[in-house]
Amino acid sequence: MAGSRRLSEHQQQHFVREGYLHGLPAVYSPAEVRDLHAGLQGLLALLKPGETSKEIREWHESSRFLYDICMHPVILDYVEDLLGPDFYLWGSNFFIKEPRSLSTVGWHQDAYYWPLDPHESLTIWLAFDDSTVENGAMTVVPGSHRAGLLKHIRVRETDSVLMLECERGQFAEDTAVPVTLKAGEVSIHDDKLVHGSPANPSAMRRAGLTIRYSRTNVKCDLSINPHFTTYLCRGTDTFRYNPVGVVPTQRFGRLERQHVSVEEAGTGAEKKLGRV
Ligand SMILES: O=C(O)CCC(=O)C(=O)O
Repeated sequence: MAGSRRLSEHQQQHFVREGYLHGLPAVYSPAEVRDLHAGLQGLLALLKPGETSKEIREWHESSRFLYDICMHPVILDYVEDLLGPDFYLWGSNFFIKEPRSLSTVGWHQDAYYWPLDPHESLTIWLAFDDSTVENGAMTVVPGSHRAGLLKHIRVRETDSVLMLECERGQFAEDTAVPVTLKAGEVSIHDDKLVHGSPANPSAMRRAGLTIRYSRTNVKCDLSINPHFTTYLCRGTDTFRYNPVGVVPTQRFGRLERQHVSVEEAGTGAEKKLGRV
């Protein structure tokens, strides 16, 4: 496509049609993946007793190690080819499944979780480990993003790390495909794509970092997530809808501010956003 930085026209069209992309050249070499692993250990060392890797959320605001990953020029080229010239970074969190872990990720659309409008965001999923069918790779329902936002229900008795799940019957679960990756590779998914992942019965860890980017015209409802913070990645932000963050200087640092998703904000937030 004219002016595209890294993705072919075919790849961009696949993303628009199917809502996801993988099979891209690795962003990090095997030697660099070893540095990623060491960095992950540096972050895990900051967790307090009783906390899990789920707590490492938006720590790109406090850890230069993560901030630099989120601003990797190759990753930003991919995002620019799909979101256009003006976009910001606002989210990052790990999905780590230890060996023989029962925990799953229930079917959901990211856009349902985020108090953002319009829905013009995407996720980069960076594999820290090989992500295979055996160790619970993410699974996506191709084309499901085109149906718009689907009804989600709150589930309590579940192995899923998420509580809001797409109500069954609204999407073609039987067409789901696994998104397998080698460590150092990324996949990309649209914020309305239905996706989830099964448990990890294998002996191999499956760690991935999700990084969230939005077009600059996307506005956060700060009454739901008052800590929403943006970092302009490319282009200009003529809208200035959202707070702007300070680039972290320490390599590893905790973020003590608690970000709030629609899941955590409760049904009041779902009502306010017109989702129930
Ligand atoms: O890593 C996974 O298994 C799921 C990731 C996910 O749900 C997300 O990117 O929102």
